[in-house]
Amino acid sequence: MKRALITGVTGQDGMYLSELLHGKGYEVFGLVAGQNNPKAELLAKSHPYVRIVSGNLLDLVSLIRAVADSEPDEVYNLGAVSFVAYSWQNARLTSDVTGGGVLNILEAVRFYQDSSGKAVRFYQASSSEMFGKVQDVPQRESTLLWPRSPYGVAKVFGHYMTINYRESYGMHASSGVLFNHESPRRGPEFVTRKVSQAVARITLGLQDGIALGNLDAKRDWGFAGDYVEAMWLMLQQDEADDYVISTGETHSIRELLTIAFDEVGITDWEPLVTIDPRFMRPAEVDLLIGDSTKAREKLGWKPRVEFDELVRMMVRSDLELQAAAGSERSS
Ligand code: GDR
Repeated sequence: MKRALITGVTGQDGMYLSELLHGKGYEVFGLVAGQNNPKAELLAKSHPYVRIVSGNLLDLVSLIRAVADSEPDEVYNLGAVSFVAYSWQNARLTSDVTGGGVLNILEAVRFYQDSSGKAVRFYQASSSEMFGKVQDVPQRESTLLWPRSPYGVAKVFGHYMTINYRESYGMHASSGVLFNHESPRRGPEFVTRKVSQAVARITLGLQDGIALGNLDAKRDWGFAGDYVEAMWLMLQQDEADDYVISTGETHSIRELLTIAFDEVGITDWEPLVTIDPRFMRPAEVDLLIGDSTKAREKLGWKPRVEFDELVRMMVRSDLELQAAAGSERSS
């Protein structure tokens, strides 16, 4: 039975990846930070097979212990401060966790490999945010990185550190440059879920409208369930490498709104949306569209869920959740 340790296990991707690995017969360990963390309690209920290990990406000693205790064949580093907008207000913390945390977990894995003699395969969750002010359209593995947020800068550090550990120590360390990936489990601070939740609440009469920032930004959005499969595939290759994971399609926030409102029969959504400068970013990433040819050819990976289907799935899920919460409120 293979063993995997996942950091960021309580997040959207951590949950999908746990399910995938559990389905493949892995023993899954999940690193959880903090004392009495409410997310750990929720995970224990929803994913009882995940063995929770205490540790923090900021604390190298805790990581050395977590890796030694879980004796992993594979380590997936998904843990990060992941909300781009938040990273301007918390630039130091973002740099330490999202950037420095990668170095810590790489060191913990290296230490474990050296002391146990067991080879460990490592996955780093890199991000399309690293492309920032894009230097190629579409963006691929060779595209020059030009991050536009403290979050993007921290991810670049983690990305190159992963490559450096591969080249310096021969570690099987791969970096997945994942473009935006969403699902009904997405946190409500991200724009897709913010919209799907608002559309559901507007439909049920619980909210009047939605305040957003830049409606013209374009993203390459895929389904998180498809993307965790690419993570696993990367670690099954003989050679570690870096891969762009994307759909190859780009859509604006306006298109997202059009589909989300269409799902509930609203075609004229403009009166329901206000532009609020609070949601504008000091520097924006205007256009992301990825070229995942390498992953398609070498990993045999391809996305299954289309953008239209993804948005509708999220709206339907939020309608159910909001309706259930409503009946709880009235009973
Ligand atoms: P992103 O995702 O920054 O691309 O990073 P997010 O959904 O936050 O923003 C996407 C785009 O939507 C615009 N936008 C708004 N965004 C938010 N959150 N809220 C708003 O009200 C709003 N209005 C407009 C943004 O300006 C932006 O252009 C995500 C994260 O998951 C990262 O961790 C990950 O690395 C990348 O995707 C790939």
